[in-house]
Amino acid sequence: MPALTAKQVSLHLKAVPNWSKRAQSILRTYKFEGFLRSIAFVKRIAGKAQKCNHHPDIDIRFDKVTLKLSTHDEGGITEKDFSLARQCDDVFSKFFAP
Ligand code: H2B
Repeated sequence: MPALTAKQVSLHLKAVPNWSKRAQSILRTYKFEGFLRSIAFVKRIAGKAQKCNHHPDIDIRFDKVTLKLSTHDEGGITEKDFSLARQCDDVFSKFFAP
């Protein structure tokens, strides 16, 4: 799966507006009602990541979790990153959104 061009990335970002591009990756910070909810979210998305063999960098800070997605194998951002971003957003809006 080839890395997307800058133009393709900005088009894809319109579909996941809470994500932003940082260098060769996309990232989003989610906010939770406390640490244990942050951990519960990470557990859920860990399963999704494992299933598609695509693994985000995860930064947990009490009630905030930042996911950073990049396709290291391609040295850039691919459809895989956006696919997992959408899945993480789905989990968040289903189980964790305020
Ligand atoms: N996760 C992410 N985010 N990017 C990758 O390029 C990647 C991965 N590659 N998980 C996978 C594993 C690769 O290393 C294995 C060999 O399939």
